[in-house]
Amino acid sequence: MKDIREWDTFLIPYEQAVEELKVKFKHLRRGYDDLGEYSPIEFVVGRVKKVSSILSKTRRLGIEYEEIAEKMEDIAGIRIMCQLLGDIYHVVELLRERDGKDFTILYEKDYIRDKKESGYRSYHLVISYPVYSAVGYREILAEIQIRTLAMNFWAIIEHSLNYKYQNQVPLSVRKRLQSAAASVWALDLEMQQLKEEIKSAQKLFKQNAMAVHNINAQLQLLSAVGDYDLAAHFQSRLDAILDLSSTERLEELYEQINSCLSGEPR
Ligand code: 0O2
Ligand code: 0O2
Repeated sequence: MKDIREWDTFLIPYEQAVEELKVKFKHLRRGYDDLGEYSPIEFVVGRVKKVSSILSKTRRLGIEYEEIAEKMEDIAGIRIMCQLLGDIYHVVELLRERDGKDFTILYEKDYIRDKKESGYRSYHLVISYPVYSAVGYREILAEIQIRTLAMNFWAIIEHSLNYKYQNQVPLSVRKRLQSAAASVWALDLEMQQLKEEIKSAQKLFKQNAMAVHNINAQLQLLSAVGDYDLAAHFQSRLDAILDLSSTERLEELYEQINSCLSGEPR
């Protein structure tokens, strides 16, 4: 049996892979934010499976210790949450673009179209990921799960009930979970219908936030060059526009401050 130090060493590349993959997907999201665009990724979490869970899975699946790295696919696990159903397939496309460059996709399981008997829905990809860590070069297996916020809510609750009942969930509870899963699915379909409304509302919010950020930078510049009265004047105009959240008026104000900063007549 591996002792705890052997486990620590064994898990080093997995820990590193989870951190690297989280950074990559979080930055993808940040890129959409920076462009003021709707992001198909809402948030990303990741974990390395606990040694106790690895051991119970080896017993359940009859995996020998020396086969763990080769056969256990979810020691490194990444979960990507999306707002809308369609975003899941967009993220899958983004991952496929990286296939053969950043990592190799070994297989995909679409539990969105083919839900599990429990009611579980998510899109899974198992990848082989190259890691250069303190223990040298390894190609490790990692599982990426992609799901909506609603599917995540259901899966977390269902998982904790399985834990409580030690995977022997009573039939009546299982039935209620299946019915809750059907409601989650109906919600996801309904939200997908509202896709354009949701996307344009969020895009407007991001654009306005960016415009306010740019105007604040200009006001700081005016104060820095000693034009305090002008800065105060534009600040009060900004406060008035903020109540209206009007993109056009924010852009107009930005242009006016720009003219002042570049010394053009107002
Ligand atoms: P931001 O700016 O909030 O998006 P870390 O290594 O610290 O970056 P870690 O340890 O994996 O990340 O943290 P955790 O607790 O697993 O959560 C990871 C990220 O998911 C955090 O964002 C949380 O804010 C975000 N998160 C968790 N649950 C939800 C949720 O229900 N909704 C939303 N929108 N986000 C959630 P960061 O990394 O702090 O960055
Ligand atoms: P964790 O860390 O507790 O999430 P197996 O791994 O043998 O159970 P298989 O076919 O190898 O099954 O893998 P599968 O079913 O494609 O994916 C396994 C992972 O998907 C699980 O990991 C869960 O995270 C998630 N999952 C699959 N089915 C369900 C389900 O009915 N309910 C919930 N809540 N999650 C599910 P683990 O092993 O449970 O690890």
